[in-house]
Amino acid sequence: NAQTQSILKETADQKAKRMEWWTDARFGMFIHWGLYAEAARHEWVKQRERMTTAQYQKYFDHFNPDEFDPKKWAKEAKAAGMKYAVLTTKHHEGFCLFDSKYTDYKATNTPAKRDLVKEFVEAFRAEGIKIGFYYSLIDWHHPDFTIDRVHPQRLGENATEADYAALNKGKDMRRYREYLHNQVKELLTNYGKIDILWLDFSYPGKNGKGHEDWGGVDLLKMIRKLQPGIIIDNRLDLNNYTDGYDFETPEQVKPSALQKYKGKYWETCQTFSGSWGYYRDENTWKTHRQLLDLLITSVANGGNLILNVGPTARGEFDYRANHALDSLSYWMHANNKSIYNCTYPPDNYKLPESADIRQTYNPHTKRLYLHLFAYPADGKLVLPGFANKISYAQFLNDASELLYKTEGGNIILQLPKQQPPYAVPVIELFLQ
Ligand code: FHN
Repeated sequence: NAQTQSILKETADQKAKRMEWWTDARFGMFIHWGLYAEAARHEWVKQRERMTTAQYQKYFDHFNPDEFDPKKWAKEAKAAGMKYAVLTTKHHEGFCLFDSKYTDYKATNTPAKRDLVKEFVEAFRAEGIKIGFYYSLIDWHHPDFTIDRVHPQRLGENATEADYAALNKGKDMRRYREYLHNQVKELLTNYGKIDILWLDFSYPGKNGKGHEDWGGVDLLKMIRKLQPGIIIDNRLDLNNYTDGYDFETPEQVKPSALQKYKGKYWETCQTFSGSWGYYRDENTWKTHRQLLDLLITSVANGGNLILNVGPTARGEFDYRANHALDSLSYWMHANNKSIYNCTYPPDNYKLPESADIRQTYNPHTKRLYLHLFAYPADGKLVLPGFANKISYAQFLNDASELLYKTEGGNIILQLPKQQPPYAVPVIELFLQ
């Protein structure tokens, strides 16, 4: 899997420059929206419940998002401090939110009667938010897309090779490949500058699909040509190209699993409640603190967080998503300087590993940020080995001074008894 070939022929510095806005941004919004919002029980509902395309048709017929107003979405994303947004232009179900020439299975033919992607692009761009398109490589609607054994939900655990052969009879992946290329071309041609392409996903190997099924090399060449500045995720299965992808995508992992990505370009994608599409009855919503942990720990390991919202079938963020976003806005308004343009600190400013503090660092301003996941009861915070390393200390949220003294090689910060009104307060240290 040695990376031997390249399309852009760029140096590491040139790549860093192309990626700069994205690494500085650190925080984005994922939006999973499609017909599955109506079922409101997971975006994989068609597979999970083994629905036929005919059975799934009711969602197409009833798709009528009367409250769809992407300007509202964009305002919420912006308020929460998200700098880019990635929308599912087509998810695995195959339904297109955009007006594609190559299918009838699209929003313009439903009661919605609109190109929802176009409106999304215009609204988010108007708020200064960078635009990303998610496009599913998998397609459970296209008549030529063969169904694989690795998704056993489709036919059940006990299905035989013969059952799959019967199901896939007459399908021709070459025609699907052409469709896929045509649609990616439409998306990268008809909507102006697109900043991110999020292709999802490959499952190479026996009974799976990989870059050969997608025509990955030609697809990549076309993408790079149509949108030379674009940033692409790593799910096209093109590992032998240096620019076969731009960033890694650890999905739904715990904050503690992020450390191993340090030094790479990466973005963890995470849901609020477990599923990506709107799931009415899901009761596993992450707390505000867990969301902050994901955001801060991502930056503390040099990566991005893209947090997903699954709008309802009426086209709105539901109340739990709104609540979570509001809490993030509140925190970000006061503390975003420890997120944007930040990364992990140089080794000589690293505190001993602790569950209570997460550090980020802005290499441009040379400021160090301590995120307090536990607040010291006596107000004393010891920074071992920090003598002569700092020149000033304050809370980030209100720029109120924090007094400190030097003892031995250590700095001892004196914090007020009362914790600032943030789930995770941040200390800003000016380095000498
Ligand atoms: O199967 C999908 C899933 O529905 C969702 O879109 C996530 C987002 O990263 N990706 C897939 C699984 O990797």
